[in-house]
Amino acid sequence: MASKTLKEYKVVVAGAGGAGKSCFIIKFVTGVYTGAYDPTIEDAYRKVYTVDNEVVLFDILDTAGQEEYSAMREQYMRTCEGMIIMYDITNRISLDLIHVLQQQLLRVKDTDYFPMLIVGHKSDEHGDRKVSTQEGMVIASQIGCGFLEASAKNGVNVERAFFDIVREIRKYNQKKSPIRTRITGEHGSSSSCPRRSRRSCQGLATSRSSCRCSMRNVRHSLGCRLLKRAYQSRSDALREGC
Ligand SMILES: Nc1nc2c(ncn2[C@@H]2O[C@H](COP(=O)(O)OP(=O)(O)OP(=O)(O)O)[C@@H](O)[C@H]2O)c(=O)[nH]1
Ligand SMILES: [Mg+2]
Repeated sequence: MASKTLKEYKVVVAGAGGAGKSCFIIKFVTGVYTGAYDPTIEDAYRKVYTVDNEVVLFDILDTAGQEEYSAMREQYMRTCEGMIIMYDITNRISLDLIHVLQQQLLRVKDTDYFPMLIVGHKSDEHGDRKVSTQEGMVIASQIGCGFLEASAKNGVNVERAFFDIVREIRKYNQKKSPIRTRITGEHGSSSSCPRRSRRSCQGLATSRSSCRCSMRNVRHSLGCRLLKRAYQSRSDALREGC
């Protein structure tokens, strides 16, 4: 039976201009393939869907592939929970942006892993293919994320891509939650990751000056130091230190 809780997932679709991001999102949200090309600056879409028995609200951001809007990337990367990085299988140049986006996302999130999915788009274009499936798979495995080829035109793997990114986000959140539980249990009051929110640190520190939540900052309150020690007990959470 489907859950009644509506969980929101903030998904960004990024990639080279003309890769088909807008057509892909519109196909998912409306079921219609428009085939139109109107370069995007930024558009947002919302859709309720059931993914693995959970009713979820997709909050999808359609981004600009055009270079002149690249300054907007950092802003949307800060808030997203998962990113679909799209390239066009008929255009090798569209591959160039994959690593740029991936590296920038990790930098913005200050982590070495974040939910991502590589999508080789326009898989219907059999005769005009310039990037093999194998090559796309290798790029995704180098990054350490999932990979799909898809087509908004014939609908192949459109739904699956959005489902897969939600599954990745869930996995990522689940990996983080045991740490959160342990820390909350130890200190009693923290309700969220100390790195993500000043709130949790402020709750433990006597003043903002004694607890500045920054990896570069060495001044920590006792509460913060305890939190940091708890984090350090997991090697994969080292970067999450308060
Ligand atoms: N063959 C094929 N063409 C597609 C597909 N999806 C989109 N296109 C074409 O690709 C072109 C660009 O599509 P858009 O969705 O606007 O591309 P975009 O990635 O949003 O581009 P920007 O907004 O500039 O970043 C359009 O001319 C579409 O007709 C697809 O699944 N198959
Ligand atoms: Mg677009």
